[in-house]
Formats: sequence, C-alpha cells, structure tokens
Amino acid sequence: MERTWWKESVIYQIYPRSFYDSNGDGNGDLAGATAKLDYLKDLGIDIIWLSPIFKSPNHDNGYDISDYRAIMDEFGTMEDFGRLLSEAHARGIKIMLDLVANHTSDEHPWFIESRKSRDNAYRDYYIWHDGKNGGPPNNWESFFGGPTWEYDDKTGQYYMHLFVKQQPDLNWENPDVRHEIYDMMKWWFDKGVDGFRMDTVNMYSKAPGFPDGEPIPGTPYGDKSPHMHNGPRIHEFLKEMNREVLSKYDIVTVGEAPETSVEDAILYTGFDQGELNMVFTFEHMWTDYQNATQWCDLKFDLVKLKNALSSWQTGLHEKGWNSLYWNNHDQPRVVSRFGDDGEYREVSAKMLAACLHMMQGTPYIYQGEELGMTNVAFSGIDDYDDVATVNAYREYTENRGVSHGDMMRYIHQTSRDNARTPMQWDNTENAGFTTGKPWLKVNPNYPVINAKAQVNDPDSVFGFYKKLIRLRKEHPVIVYGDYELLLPDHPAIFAYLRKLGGETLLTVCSFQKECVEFSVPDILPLEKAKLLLSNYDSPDITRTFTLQPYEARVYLFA
Ligand code: TEU
Ligand code: CA
Repeated sequence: MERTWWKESVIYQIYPRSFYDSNGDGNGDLAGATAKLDYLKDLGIDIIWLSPIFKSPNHDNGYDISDYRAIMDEFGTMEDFGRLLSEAHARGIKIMLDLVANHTSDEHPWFIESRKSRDNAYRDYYIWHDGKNGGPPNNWESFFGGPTWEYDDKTGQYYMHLFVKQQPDLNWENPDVRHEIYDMMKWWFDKGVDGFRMDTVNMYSKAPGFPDGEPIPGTPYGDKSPHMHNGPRIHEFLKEMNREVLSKYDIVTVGEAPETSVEDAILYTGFDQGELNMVFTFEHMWTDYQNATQWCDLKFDLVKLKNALSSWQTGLHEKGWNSLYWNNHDQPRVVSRFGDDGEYREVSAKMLAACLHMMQGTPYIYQGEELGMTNVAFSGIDDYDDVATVNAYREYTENRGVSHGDMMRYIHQTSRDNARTPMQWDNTENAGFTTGKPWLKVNPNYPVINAKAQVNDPDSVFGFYKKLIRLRKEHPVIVYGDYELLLPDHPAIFAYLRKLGGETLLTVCSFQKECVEFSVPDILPLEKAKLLLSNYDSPDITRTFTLQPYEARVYLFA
C-alpha cells in the first residue's frame, strides 16, 4: 500500500463557535483558535478540520453559507483566517475547511436571484418543481423535520431542501453550479488550505424524477433515503471534481457519507478511483438508534458496534481508506454513549480512545474528546440551540405523542448540543471559554473536567491521547497493518489484531464495569509481548488475564 501523509496523520476537529472566544462576545472565533494552537501542538495532532467559518445567517450554525469566500462576522476577518493558517503552518499543522456544497443559505445571492422568476439566470442553480395534488412534489421528510419542499409564492413552485428551509439544495445536474463550486475550492487551495471535509457529499445526486419514498409508519412522510444518497451521478461528479480540482493539489479529503455500504465506500475512496481519500461512515453511530431515529433511549449493542467497524476495517483493507471517529459536532459525547461518564469516566474515555486509534484509518479527535468531556443535561428545551433538537422536540411532543419528560431524556442522550457546549479550558467562570456570556451554556462539570487540570498530567485522558498519537508515529503497524477481529460475539470485549511484516499488535478493550477474563490467542508468544499502552498501572501478561472495569491494553509482539 502506498504510504502517504494523510494516512499517517491525526485530525482534530474544531467547532469554532465553541472552541475559544478571544474577544468576550460569547462566541468562539478564529483568533481564539489561533490562540490555542500551542495546545494542539502539544497534543500532537497533524491537521485541523475547521467546521464552517464562512458568512452565514446561522440557521444551522454555519452549515448554511451565504458567501463561500467571506468569513462569518462573529468569527473575525479574512486577515484572522490568514493568521490562523500561517501560524498553524509554522507549527507544522495543516488546515482543512468544511465544504458545504449540497446546499447554500437561502440568503446566498444565487438563491436570492433564483427565486425571483422562473427565467432568472440562476433559476437552475437550485431544484425547483411543480407541486402534486395541491401539495409538495413528493413525500420526503427533511432531516430536521417537515417536508423537504418549500412553496415559494413568487413563482408558484416548490424548492427542495433536505435540511431546514433556509438551506435550499443546489442543483448538481447543472454544470454551472459544479464549476462555481470547483472555482471556489481552487480559490481556497490557492490561499494555502490543505484539504476539505465535504458535508453530505453523497447527497449531491438525487434520483431522477424525485420518486415518493416508502411510507414511514406514524408519519405523513415517505423514506427519502434510497432516493438521495449515493445517487446515479455521484461518482461522475466526484471524478470530475477530482480531475478538475483535487488532483492538482497535495491535499486531504474526507466526505461525510451516511447510508453508505462498504462497497459504496470502495467506490468513493478506492486508491484507483480518483474520488476522495476517505469517507465518514455512520453504521457504528446507528447502533443505538431505534426505528432509524436517534430520538430514543436505547443502549448501544457492542456486538453490533464491533461488526459495523470491523466490516469496514476488513472491507476497505488495501482498497480504500477509513476515517476513524467516535465524535463530531453532530454526535453525543462518546464517553457518555459507549463508556461510563460517572465513576469510570477517565478509564473508559481512555479505553475508547485506544479502541479506535489502534484501528486502520485516519483518526479524528473532536474538541474536548481528549479531555473526556461528557454529555450535558439542560433541564428545559429553551437552553438548547441546535435546530435539529428544537424542531424534533416540537414534532415529537406535539405530533407524535411523546411526553416532555421522555423527549428531554432522549435529548440528554442524543442531542447534537451535547457536543457543542463550550470547550472546557480551566476551572474559572465559563470554563475559561469566554469572559462574556457563552452562546450555549457551559457543561456544569467544568470545575473537574478541564484542560488545565490535564495538560501537565501524563496519566490524564489528555496525556493518554498524546501517547496514542505518538505511538502512531513510532509503529507503522498501527497505520498500515491488516485487521482481524477476535471474539466477534463476545458481549463485553472488543479485541483485535493488527499485523504488518513480522509484527503483531493486540488491542484488548473491556466495555463493562464488571471484571472479565480474556485469553491471549495461542499463536502469540507471551515472552515476546511488549506492553505499549494501558489505562491501569502496568499489568502483567499471562495467557489468561482479568480485565478491570473498562480496561484497555495494547501489546506489540515483535
Ligand atoms: O450532517 C448531515 C446530517 O445531518 C446527517 O448527520 C444526517 O442527519 C444523518 O445522517 C441522518 O441520519 C451535516 C453536518 O455535519 C451537520 O452539522 C449539518 O447540520 C448538515 O450536514 C447540514 O449541512
Ligand atoms: Ca468572539
């Protein structure tokens, strides 16, 4: 397999609004991110992914862009961005931006023009359609509630929006749209950015004719999923983008791709495909979903989680490349989700880190994950900001018979705002995130969980992430080794082997607080075992040993 820098890198996601506020207005900003570069350098990461920083009316926190070539007012200026980029580069850190090109804001000048008249030059930049039987063109429900279509009085047609109505979908069938996006990408690359994370990249191509989806019981809607994910022209579009833009630069790309199978992923990321470097899969994120929705309080199933991750590990091996993530700005905090955010918070946060980082792929760390930050439980819906959460609360309590209490429990478990509370820097007011009033409340556990308490402690969660990142640089088997799952049906242990040349790496993780026994496979010679990493004090290796609560061990046999 070809060795490349983006396979050997660790990526850190900054959600700028919640990272660090440099001027006391309550919103994190670009100067704030610059101020924390030394913290990231100390952690050891290679690349920063910045969630959208572009001009936006913020109906979906920057994922609704009104000018792709300008910086959002709250985040600063283009000079601030230039400083962040050059200061990052000076530290050997690369920066990737978030390409949100499935849709724009309804305040984007293209859409303002598009809705003016049916013969406007920008009409076909978006997806306009006549209604059907006095209603929308089809029965698709938008991701964040309500129909996928919005009627526009002015011209008597509907436009498509897979997300909120302030996020009209671009019409990728139109070559002018594609070339506008490519030009914009080149413009950023020419400024020196190092890559793009591509939002909802597998939604650009929709099924021709926009067919109705299968009815979803208990709702007036149909399932849009098979008609707007991985559509018929998606690979043609991405190959074109690669040919015209990506292949001209030494950059890194990752596409967000829900509802994508391993076979699809090989098409997107295949080394010989000329599309993307990697995609984000969602299978492991859906192991605690019920009836295809996050709004429930189901506990995840470890066997499902292992199978989801392992099928990607083996399926992409030597064909394409994996991204590895537990967290991002859309997901609840992993220590609360798959670990224990009470008594075993620190050990389980470390175990989860080891479990993920020892797999094949490029690991992503979402801000605060390296501190073991947890979910939050605000008492009322008014404390929530996320449009998906607020809309779901209304829909489920008003139309789907869910009680306030149940819905709040679901929100505490799964809301995107769990990830978006401000970064916890120290134990001073507002966690040291801002001297003003934070845009979203700080998690009240900041006096205990914060960066200041951890950065100088090698035994902290932060210290553990540092070690993980360092090990990746020292042992090619962590990056390039093949993967074999052990004990696929074991309900509490996640264990696997990685092999490269004569070396074997064994990772063993317990996902429970009860002690549990593990036996090292007979083919591995115990006398050759070297302990690389553990979240307990130097345990001894025996053929069979007992794993403590949420224990993780990584051994190298060389
Ligand atoms: O997320 C796409 C998205 O919302 C998916 O997570 C989708 O809801 C899920 O697959 C359904 O199961 C991206 C961004 O990460 C998110 O923050 C934005 O709100 C969204 O696109 C719209 O741009
Ligand atoms: Ca600010």
